[in-house]
Amino acid sequence: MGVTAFFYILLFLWVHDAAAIIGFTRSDFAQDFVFGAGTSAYQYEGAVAEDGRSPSFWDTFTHAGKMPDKSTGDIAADGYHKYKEDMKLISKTGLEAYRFSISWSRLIPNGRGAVNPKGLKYYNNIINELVKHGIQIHITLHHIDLPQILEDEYGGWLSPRIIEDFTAYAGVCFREFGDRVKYWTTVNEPNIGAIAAYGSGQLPPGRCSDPFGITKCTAGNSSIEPYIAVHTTLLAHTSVVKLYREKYKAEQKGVVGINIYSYWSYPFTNSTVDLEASQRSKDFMFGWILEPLVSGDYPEVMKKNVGSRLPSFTKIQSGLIKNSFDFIGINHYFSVYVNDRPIERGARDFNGDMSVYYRVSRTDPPAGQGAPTNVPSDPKGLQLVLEYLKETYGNPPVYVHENGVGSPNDSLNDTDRVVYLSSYMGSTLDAIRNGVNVRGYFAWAFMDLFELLAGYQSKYGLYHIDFDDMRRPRQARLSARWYSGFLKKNGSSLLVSRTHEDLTLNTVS
Ligand code: IFM
Repeated sequence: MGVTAFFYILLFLWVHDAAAIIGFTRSDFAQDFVFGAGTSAYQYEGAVAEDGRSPSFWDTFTHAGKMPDKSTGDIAADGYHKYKEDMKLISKTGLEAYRFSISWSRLIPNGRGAVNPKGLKYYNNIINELVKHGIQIHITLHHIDLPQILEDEYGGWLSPRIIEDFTAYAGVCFREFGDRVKYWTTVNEPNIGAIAAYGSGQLPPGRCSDPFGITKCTAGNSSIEPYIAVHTTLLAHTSVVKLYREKYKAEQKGVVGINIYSYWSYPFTNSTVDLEASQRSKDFMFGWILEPLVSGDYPEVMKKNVGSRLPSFTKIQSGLIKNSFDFIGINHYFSVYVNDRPIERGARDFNGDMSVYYRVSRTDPPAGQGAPTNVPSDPKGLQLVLEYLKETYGNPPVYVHENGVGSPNDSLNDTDRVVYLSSYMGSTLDAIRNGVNVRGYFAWAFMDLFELLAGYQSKYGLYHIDFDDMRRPRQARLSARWYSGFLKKNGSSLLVSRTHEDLTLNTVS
């Protein structure tokens, strides 16, 4: 890397992040803070019809040709067969924690009732490998992975019947794995997930109605179903936390939380209406999930804008949901600008309920009026999200469950990702120094995976996978080597300024 490039990287870090300019090392974070990386079952495992797994709604969605590239997760990263090698790689990389999810339909193919012994063995094997290598285990129970049989039977997350089935499934996981697993997340990204699954139709079960769908949907009601799905999810989450606290916590001593998708919303201008719009967007993004968990009810601004389409909690439900979490996980990738517009029908951003326009940069057109030109990295946005959680929701323990950058670029020399990760880790450190209760940071993703909206066209991995090769070989990217050096050798975050050759000293072969 030339002197000029080095200068620009330093300039970039200086502009974006005060911690990074002086550099930081692993030891600037507390000993019990964990650094890790993650995957999720459908995106990683493949083997969708093997050893008794029944289809999840992802299989139905992808096999109906709903992905833009018509891809499926049939093989994905082949984690079902390569988990042992991968757990070793996690350890060799120096990761301290690994976040993954369980495929409900692999563990309990009928959605309820009998446990599949081969599914049970698979997850026990993974967990045992991680324990052997001293890696802290973080499990998500539902990462967009519902047994199709429950979707067919009662409409999945749209029916309160799921509460009992989800609680029973979680109970099996606690009973079978809870002796070794102490960090449980009930649901991944219920907020954005509900919008994409029931509003725009881009995620399974792919439901939407005109004019809100981005894909073609055969059924759905975009104005109502996202709110029902989140409501049921919150009740199911609460029921699982209650089960854990009453039956397992005393002995297993673990914690249960929920995960939310988060972007930071800047007002587009300093006008009062834009300031209000950016606050409204935060109430819909964070408050939709966190306000019930902290105060027992939805934010007032949601009740006002959504009206009777927003389900309500009974007094008993409200009492149960309040404080039913031990930590909050956030997934964070970028920031947006929002500006106000009057409520109008036909707007695609969240049914018009938030009545805001989104732009990723100041020069982009509003959402729905042309594609954004790029998604600029904004590490400060993560710090602002973390500080907002502290100020607004009583400083709960927080894990940055996902942070990373997707790229169509297959290159092993992913300098951009190193700059991105190090600067976002720096802004996490800044937030901690400002008193935010952050307990861990997970890069997304440990390796290239089947990606939600893009199939195999977008790579997030520290490790590269050649998806044209049936053997799915793993190869360390520069980011894997850099992260490894940062963790194993207490390397500086500024190692990015070194040459590639220097970094190969940390190569994970
Ligand atoms: O790959 C996804 C993950 O499954 C959920 N959060 C966002 C990631 C990147 O799009």
